[in-house]
Amino acid sequence: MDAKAEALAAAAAVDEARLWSRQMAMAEIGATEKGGVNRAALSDEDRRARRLMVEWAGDLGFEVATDGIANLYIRLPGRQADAAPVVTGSHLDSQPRGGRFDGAYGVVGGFEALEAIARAGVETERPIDLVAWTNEEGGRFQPGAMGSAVFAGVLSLEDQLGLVDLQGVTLEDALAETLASTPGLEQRPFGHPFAAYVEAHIEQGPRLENAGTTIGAVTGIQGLYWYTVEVRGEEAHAGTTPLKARKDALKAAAHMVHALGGLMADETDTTRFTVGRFECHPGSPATVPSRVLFTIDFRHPDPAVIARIKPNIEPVCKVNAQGCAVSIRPTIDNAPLQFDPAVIDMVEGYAARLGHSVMRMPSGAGHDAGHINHLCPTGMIFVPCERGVSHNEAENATPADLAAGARTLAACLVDLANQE
Ligand code: HGY
Ligand code: MN
Ligand code: MN
Repeated sequence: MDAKAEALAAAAAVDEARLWSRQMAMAEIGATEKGGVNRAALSDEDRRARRLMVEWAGDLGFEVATDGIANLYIRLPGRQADAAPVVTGSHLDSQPRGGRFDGAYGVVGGFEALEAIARAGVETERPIDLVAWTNEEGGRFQPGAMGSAVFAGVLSLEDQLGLVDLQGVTLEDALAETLASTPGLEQRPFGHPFAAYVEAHIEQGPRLENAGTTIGAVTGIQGLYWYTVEVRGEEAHAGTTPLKARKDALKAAAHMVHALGGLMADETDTTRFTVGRFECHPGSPATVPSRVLFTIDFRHPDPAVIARIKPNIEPVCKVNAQGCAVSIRPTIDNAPLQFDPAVIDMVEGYAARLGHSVMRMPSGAGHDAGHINHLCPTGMIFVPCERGVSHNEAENATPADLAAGARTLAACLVDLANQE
């Protein structure tokens, strides 16, 4: 068989029912009453999800490895044992009360691709690795995409260890417990070479469904910026302290958020601006709030717009501080990026050869692929999700679309793993 025929043979071995059944088994871990999942990074549920992957890998005789931030690697060997692998993957952690497919599809669908390649009897030159990146969502420990950022050298592991979740648990402790839950694994260094990386994911928006198209050949990711804003005022008695004598951190923060809304105003509705966390302390009805923490998530595809808005975020907060102290800490600073043209062409080409409708599209959501794009030729495969709903328990996708994505992925992985 030539290389293209091998790629198509591997794709043909993808089993829709097997993929769906594994997807549903994964969705049971942290399942919520409304059909979603709550699987915070480095939680018990995350550990159960990892152990399930390790169990599936063991059933098929695939080697498993990890690294210092508990990224989990599952290997389909190649003829050249020491060659840099072609890698696929995504994340197993979810948003709080998130969906069943965001992240989990890229891991479970990636596993299906590995199994299909093995069952088709296709042996590639390079190994093919599946990776489950740690803490992509950043719902428990900020920032998100942490495992891939540490792998890529964008963040240092040391700087993350002292992070604390809302219950006071440190990342260091949660990470140690997670690493201990899959003992005896080979340890890989951060930044070990990848030959190429392709991540499968649900689209998380409505474009594919609206266009009646099955596969998105993802061209890049819009710019993504996170900040944590801390506003410090002064506790005071709600009944006795005149308004003019107060330093009310909540009122100041509310003014800041309103003013930021003005800064981000956009008639074209391209700018994305979200305040997803807003904490008020001490949180008593009769005490003027002394401390507020809130997050800013700002996204845009155009570097010129980003260059106009970003430098104004801090001044807008400071101007609206109303006598309070304000400090702003950036936690994510990901410029807009383009994926590798050859990988985009390959995704588009195999999707079409496999009989799937396909279109090129950018990603509105952030992904681990964004960090890996700086290390090796990288691309992504999107499949539709119902009504574009994501970061929501109602998130849904069809078995047929998930299988189409896994077929396209299997073909790309084989092709890439046979390249020099
Ligand atoms: O927020 C994001 O874009 C990703 O889904 N974590
Ligand atoms: Mn995701
Ligand atoms: Mn997500």
